[in-house]
Amino acid sequence: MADTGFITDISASELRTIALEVAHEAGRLIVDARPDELLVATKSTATDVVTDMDQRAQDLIVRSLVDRRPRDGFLGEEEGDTHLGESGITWVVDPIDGTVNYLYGVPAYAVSIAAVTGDPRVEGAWTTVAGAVVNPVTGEAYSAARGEGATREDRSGRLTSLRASSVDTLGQSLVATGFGYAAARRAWQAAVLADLLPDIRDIRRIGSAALDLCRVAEGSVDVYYERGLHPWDLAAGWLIVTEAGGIVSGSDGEPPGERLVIAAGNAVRDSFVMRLEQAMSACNVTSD
Ligand code: LIP
Repeated sequence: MADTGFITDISASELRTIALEVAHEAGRLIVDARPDELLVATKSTATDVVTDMDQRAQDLIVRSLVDRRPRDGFLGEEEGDTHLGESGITWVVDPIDGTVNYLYGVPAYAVSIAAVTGDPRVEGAWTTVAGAVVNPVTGEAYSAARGEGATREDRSGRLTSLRASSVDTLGQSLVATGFGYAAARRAWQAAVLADLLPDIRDIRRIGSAALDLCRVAEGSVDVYYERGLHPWDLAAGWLIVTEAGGIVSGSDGEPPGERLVIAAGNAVRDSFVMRLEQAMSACNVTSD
């Protein structure tokens, strides 16, 4: 039974099963109950959208988790009662990661649910012990439990153990990234990308950090990096990458967080981090 640190009443694999079950439930809701007219509001900027289905999915996830584990804590992207709970486990949830894709009907969005220990509101003060990322359109369900590896289950039930890529040269690396909702941030991210692009194989912009991290874990991209992520964007994907033999970090050895998240296969990680930091220092960070 995998170690969940000081949590005694449940194993990491049982938490993984709960994360998968609840993510599939919410996935069915956002696909099957999607109204013809989505109600859309904005958050940090005019392009940072939230739909009524983001909130409905989070409310369903909270109900399902409280039913199963009433003493656990909760931190979600949308409106909701953030609390740490008494059990030592906190659920970190993004009900629809890739909301813009969901709005446009691009089949690259996911429900991301992670069970963490520590305080997910404080960078560096928490660790994921189990997590699941479900793309309800493709049916792909990625999951991991600490010390138990990472898998992808597809709609036919086929289970694949995940291994991050073994690419060892920057020039051969397929890199995924993302852009924020604020124009100044995007301008800076574009400048960093323009500096990087001549030295990598190519770029992919998928539109969901949770799915980008799962792609690093399965090796369908070699590297992913992004600035501006929240705990709910990365909590589950982080463990799925590390249990697949990849590395997730911030820059300068910091923990992954708002400033930067880098996920990569072991063999190319160091040369990519060095090249990215060169690009970031070449582009005046203060404009971000
Ligand atoms: C999205 C992230 C994506 C990022 C977007 C946005 P959301 O999360 O998954 O990587 O590029 O700007 O933050 O808003 O769809 O939950």
